Amino acid sequence: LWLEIELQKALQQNGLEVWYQPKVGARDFVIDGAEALVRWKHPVEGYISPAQFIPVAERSGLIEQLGQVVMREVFTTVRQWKQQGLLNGRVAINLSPQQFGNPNLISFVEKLKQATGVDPSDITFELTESAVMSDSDHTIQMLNAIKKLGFSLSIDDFGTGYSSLSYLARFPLDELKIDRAFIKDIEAIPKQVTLIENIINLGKALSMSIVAEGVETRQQATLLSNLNCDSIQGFYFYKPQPKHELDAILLEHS
Ligand code: G
Ligand code: G
Ligand code: MN
Ligand code: NA
Repeated sequence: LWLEIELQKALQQNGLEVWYQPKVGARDFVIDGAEALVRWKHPVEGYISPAQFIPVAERSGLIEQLGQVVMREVFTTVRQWKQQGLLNGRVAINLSPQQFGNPNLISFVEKLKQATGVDPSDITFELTESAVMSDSDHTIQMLNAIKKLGFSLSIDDFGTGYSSLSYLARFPLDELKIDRAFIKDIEAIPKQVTLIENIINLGKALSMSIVAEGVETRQQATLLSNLNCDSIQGFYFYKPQPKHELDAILLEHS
């Protein structure tokens, strides 16, 4: 409850930050987009991990407000980077199942798109398997509505959630992010390479772009490049960092 009350305060006092983790093309290792990740610096405790406060936000309903803060910040930043000619690729925003489950999301995003003037083709929404798992009319309607507005859709943490793959064929997904659990043991477990290779082929057969997450070594990056993965994200290339750091990185690489 302490965390919930503090998070509520942080939301009222503009205490949340949005950081960005660039990803790179798997062939040339050149930046081809970024993922937006919320950060909370508590005045006394310092940075508190999203792994800790996102579940609290989800349970308490604060995720709604948190999500709106993040989307407003990202849309504004993306518009700015685009105007400055700094952005190559898309910026991804994580959506919790609770956010995705609320039909108001569509009108919020549409209004924000108009207010900020962002080009929706510069934004991807990342959903987890648990958000799209319920293969319901609601899911398909929400996904189609987001696509109709011009945004892209990505399936995050792929392979860790539910065993059903049927949604991959039915839903209009543009990108598949291989969970970092698969990447971690890539060198130690030979069968892991076979698994990743086939996930990549599956995604590509369904016209999805493939991102590998959690890449921490050059060996992993090279292997994924050889497996024809499209993009690579991970600490080996970039850590999540504040917007002003990204401004500098993008400027340096433009
Ligand atoms: O930033 P970090 O890698 O510690 O993120 C931990 C978890 O928090 C990840 O599962 C990530 O998807 C989630 N997360 C980070 N930022 C956001 C956000 O803005 N909204 C939502 N819903 N989840 C986020
Ligand atoms: O669930 P999601 O994929 O949105 O979570 C993103 C989280 O992964 C962020 O908290 C980010 O800090 C973390 N992350 C990004 N790259 C790496 C990496 O190379 N290794 C590890 N261990 N975590 C990473
Ligand atoms: Mn993500
Ligand atoms: Na992920």
